[in-house]
Amino acid sequence: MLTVHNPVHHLHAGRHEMYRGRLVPCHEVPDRLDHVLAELKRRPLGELREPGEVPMDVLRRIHSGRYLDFLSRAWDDWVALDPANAQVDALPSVWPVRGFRADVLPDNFAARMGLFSFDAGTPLTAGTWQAARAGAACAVDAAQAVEGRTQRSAFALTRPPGHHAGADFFGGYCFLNNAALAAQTLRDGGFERVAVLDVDYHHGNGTQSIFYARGDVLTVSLHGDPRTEYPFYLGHADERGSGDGEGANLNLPLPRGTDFKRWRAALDTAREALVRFGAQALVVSLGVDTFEGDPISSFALGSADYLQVGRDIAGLQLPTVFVFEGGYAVAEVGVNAVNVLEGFEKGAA
Ligand code: SP5
Ligand code: ZN
Repeated sequence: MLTVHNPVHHLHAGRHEMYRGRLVPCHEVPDRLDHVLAELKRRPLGELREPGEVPMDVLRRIHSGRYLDFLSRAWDDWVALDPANAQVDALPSVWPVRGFRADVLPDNFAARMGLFSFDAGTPLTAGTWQAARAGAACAVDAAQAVEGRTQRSAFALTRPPGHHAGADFFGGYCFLNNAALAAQTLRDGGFERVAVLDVDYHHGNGTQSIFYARGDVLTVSLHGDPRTEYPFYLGHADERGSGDGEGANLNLPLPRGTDFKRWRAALDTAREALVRFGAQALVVSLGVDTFEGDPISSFALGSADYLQVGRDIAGLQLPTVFVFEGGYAVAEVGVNAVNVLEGFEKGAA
């Protein structure tokens, strides 16, 4: 399996996220990716390379021009407010909820941050745009390799993650939706029906919202029940898609404490939906924050279970692009993610 990894991911290094009224150290740290890369070097699965540049036009297939303009300039705007801001991460603190205007782009920087975000846990830092854009390039590159049939599967190893980012908002540690960009690349390359399977602990609200009204991309997510788990306001079982996308979204919310037996039964349901949809290619949002030792999540998958997850996904026998998402037990994140990929390779052989 080809791996395309982000060589500038460390340029995105948040210091703090807001939690219960305090700024606490970020969970989404550069070390995470370094551990996965180190594990891939210990257990090589194929070629490892860096991506080229991704054209802005490709990003515009998924994200709004207004959002991309904001994101690409946000750090400079933040420092222009006060040179001392260069030492501080930018976090939003005000949001337009129901009844507020989203059509007028505010002049005020804090107001723009709120317009384009949904939480205060996602710091924007000096290198966020550079890192996120290179990450998007990894996803597009990996998808192109699979779409051009030079690879049966590929892994986009990048951070910041992507599945919480929507067409015009950041949040949940995510800025550009790498999985959505991979899915769109597969569509543009000629696969008529593409599926995104999101196995991260958290509901992939960004990916769902991007494809919600589209019938050509099925989105399926297994996740902690949003009644108790982040991102709270999306991810319920009754969200089935709209318009042309009616029936092309499936949410499988699971309770806190879910173990592998129960989780795997939900994965079976997800796989059946993919088969019924007639998916020709697959993007997997690969978060391993379902791990029993994850510091911010509450499922109970063990490291060895991830080998079986990979085998189960391989059973679909589809061209597959894996995109790295969450997983915050830093010491184990490499073993867990590479276990999925190794299980997939062995299952596909
Ligand atoms: C990609 C991804 O997995 N994003 C997850 C975003 C979760 N953000 C909110 C998590 C709240 C964590 N609370 C910190 C607990 C400190 N003990
Ligand atoms: Zn997650």
